Amino acid sequence: MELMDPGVNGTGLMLNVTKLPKEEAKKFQRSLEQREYSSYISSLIPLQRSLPDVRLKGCHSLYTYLNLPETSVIIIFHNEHWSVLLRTIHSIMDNTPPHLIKEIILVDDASTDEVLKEPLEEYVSRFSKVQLLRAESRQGLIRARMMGFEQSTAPVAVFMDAHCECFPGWLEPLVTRIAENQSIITTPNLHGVDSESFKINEWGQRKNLGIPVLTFPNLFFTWSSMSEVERKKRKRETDPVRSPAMVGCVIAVSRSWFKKLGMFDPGLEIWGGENTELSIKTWLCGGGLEIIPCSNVAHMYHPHRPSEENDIRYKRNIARVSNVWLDKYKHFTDNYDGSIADYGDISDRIALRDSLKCHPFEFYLTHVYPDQFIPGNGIYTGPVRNVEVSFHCLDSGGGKHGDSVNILLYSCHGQGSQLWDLTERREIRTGGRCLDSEYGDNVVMRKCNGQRGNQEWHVVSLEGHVLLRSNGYCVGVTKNKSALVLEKCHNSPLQQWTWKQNRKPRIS
Ligand SMILES: [Mn+2]
Repeated sequence: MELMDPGVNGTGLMLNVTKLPKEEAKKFQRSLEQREYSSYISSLIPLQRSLPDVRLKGCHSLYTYLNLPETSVIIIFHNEHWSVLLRTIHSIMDNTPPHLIKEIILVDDASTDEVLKEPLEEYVSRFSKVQLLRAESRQGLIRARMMGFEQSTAPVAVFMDAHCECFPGWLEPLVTRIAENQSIITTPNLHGVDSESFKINEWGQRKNLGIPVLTFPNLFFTWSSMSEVERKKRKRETDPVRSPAMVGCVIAVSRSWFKKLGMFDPGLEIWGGENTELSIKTWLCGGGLEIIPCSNVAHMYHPHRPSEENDIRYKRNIARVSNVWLDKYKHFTDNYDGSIADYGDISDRIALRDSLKCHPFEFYLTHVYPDQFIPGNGIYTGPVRNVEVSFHCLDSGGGKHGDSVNILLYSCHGQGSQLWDLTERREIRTGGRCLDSEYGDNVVMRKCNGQRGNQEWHVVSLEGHVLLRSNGYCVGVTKNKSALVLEKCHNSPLQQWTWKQNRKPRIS
């Protein structure tokens, strides 16, 4: 029965490819290779489909007031699959009160797919609010978004990727917050569209809503947990969440604030860095960025094929962003010195920053997201050397066992696997992993969970040396001086380490 209505109510379609006729299996494979998602499956799912109403309990009554400013939705596509693009548009039309949408502006960033030419014009002509712009040559997402923005006229703009699906009531919460404070940029609670089955994965982020945060050295975003301060400040699960960074696939912003911020940096190429730039500057220049939990949109995350060309472009973009906004912290990002790619002239961006009298980046670290982790700039940082066996250091290059990695006692070389940081959350961290005291006398690391507990360490200062203590246990070297052990603290030099203190904690 399910096969009769694939996709309805956010369900997906799982095909057993081995059971498909040979020709069809080929088409399926080809579709995956072409698009990084299965357009073959997407074609079998209706362009118009219902999604479940996943709104939190209080949302309906919070956002009944519909006297809101109008919105222009701006969607860029470059050879997006027909069905994916049109499903995005239908989902906007079907889940938004008509009087709130002024226009949907589609910008074709020089697609070559024939179906996106006349056939698309023909199809969208049924929507009086849809406008189709064509870029003559490839602009890249960033400049194409600005092309769409220049064409738009509503007081609020929503930039949306061409592979999204909106849930009922998605727009009102985003715009309500902007109507209250026009220098707040809002983003929805994001869910996922599976790139192979097109099933909607509801991420049900409620009290523990994940937030996007900046990563160093590449200034991309990663998901992290809300800071404790933020968790305590929020009274209801429907309250907006201050967000240090954004994913970038759905962004709502007032026209005047976006203009005042100088829009996106037009010197950024193709893709990447623009979300980081916008996040940092809205925070530093007197505005903010929030996730609005009552607004729900699903976005298809699909793997981007890495290419050397894109990698260099991305590094060029973040070099621009770090040199304009990061002050002395730019030294912790990639390519800040332009050694990988010349990042061009940034003088007008710096002039903009000056004219808006934006805060220094330090403000971001103290007021916006004190938990921000910057490798190489921890409270303590660098190699951790044993006092008794002074030619040996903590080294993260041990073997993997399930979800944990063994830590070794190894000759000090001071390179990657021996560079440790003590974070604001009192994690002892290298790479994406944290020292964890859960495993009896084994000294191991696990994925950082941001929950303190077994990953919270006290670096106890002791006459120029330190103890590494968690839950009453200390990291030490065994009596035969050959291995690491986690044991009751006893203050012998075998448990003492030298580790350089770098700065004062931002959070006490
Ligand atoms: Mn996307």
